Amino acid sequence: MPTALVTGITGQDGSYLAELLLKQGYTVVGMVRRTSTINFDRIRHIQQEIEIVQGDLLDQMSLISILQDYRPDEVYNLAAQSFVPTSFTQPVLTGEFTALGVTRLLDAIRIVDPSIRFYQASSSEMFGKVREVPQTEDTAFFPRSPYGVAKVYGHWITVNYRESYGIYACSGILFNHESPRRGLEFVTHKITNAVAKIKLGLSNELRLGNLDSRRDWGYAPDYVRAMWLMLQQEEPDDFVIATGETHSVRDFLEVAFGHAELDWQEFVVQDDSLYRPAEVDLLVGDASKAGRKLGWEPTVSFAELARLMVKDDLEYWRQQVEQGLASPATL
Ligand code: NDP
Ligand code: GDR
Repeated sequence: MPTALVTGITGQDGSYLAELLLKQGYTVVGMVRRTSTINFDRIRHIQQEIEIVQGDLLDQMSLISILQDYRPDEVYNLAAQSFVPTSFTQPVLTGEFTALGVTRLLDAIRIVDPSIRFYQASSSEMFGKVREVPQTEDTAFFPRSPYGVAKVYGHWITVNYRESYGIYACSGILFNHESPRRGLEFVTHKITNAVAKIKLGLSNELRLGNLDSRRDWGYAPDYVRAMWLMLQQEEPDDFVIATGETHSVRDFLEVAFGHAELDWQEFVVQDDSLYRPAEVDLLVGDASKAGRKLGWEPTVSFAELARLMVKDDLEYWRQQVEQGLASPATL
């Protein structure tokens, strides 16, 4: 049975990818960084089936040791400082994790076993101030945040190690993908969580920044399938993964509040402090290459994505109320 190492296994994508790999019969090794409090909420249900190992993208020796100890066939590098606003306030740290971390891992592979297959979690944020619409694998990059800049570095170092050392290394240029496991600070989950709380009388306001920006939003479990497919081909390559549809934050509000029969305009407050120093206004991807070569297609629509996230948040907050852990009185 093949062995896969997943960095960032405690994150949204890491948890879905681990589930998929277990179903495929892999031995799954998840790399986690040391924390004072354990942060396994997203992987608790599979914790007994995976091996957890401590390591950090900031620490080269930890990466080398993990590869030597577990000898993976595939490495999925999902770990990163992934929140765009934090990249403006912690640009150096973002560069260390999200950019140089990729080199540390690739170099560890080169030293320990260059036959290991490598997936890099690249991002549509690399397109930033977009040079063409829709964006493809050939669209020029123009990142608009320290995060986007770091991801461009990660992308090119992946291509470089493929070309220099013949490593089977792929860069997946994934557009935004969401789920009930999405971090609460990202706009979709921030909205659906607020919808649920407002519906149950636990909140009456949602503060947001720019409502005009447009994103190509898909469903995370579909996107981790594309990661795995990329590492099963004859030749390594780079792929855009997207739905091909773009919607504004305002559209997401409309649909998410609509699912709970609420009017978003009664609750949303625009907050200037949540605007970014530089914004990415419009993203929409063309995933036809992935369709052709990987047989990949998205399965969940925009409206369905919003619906399933609202439903999950309503269930969560209903339980909190039933257990006496939240009440309208705390509003
Ligand atoms: P999350 O923010 O949910 O997860 C990030 C993971 O990285 C967490 O497990 C985190 O660990 C880990 N991590 C952060 N820093 C380090 C470090 N120094 N060493 C080891 N682990 C670290 O991200 P997603 O799951 O949403 O995204 C996965 C990857 O895909 C990221 O690289 C992201 O930038 C990229 N991406 C995501 C897209 C999306 O729409 N979700 C789109 C395109 C790219 P901890 O739990 O300890 O914080
Ligand atoms: P993004 O996702 O920056 O695209 O990066 P996010 O959900 O944070 O923002 C999307 C858009 O919504 C606007 N926005 C707000 N965003 C947040 N987080 N909070 C708000 O209150 C708010 N109000 C408006 C933003 O300005 C932006 O235009 C995500 C991350 O997962 C990256 O790691 C990944 O690489 C990209 O998606 C593809």
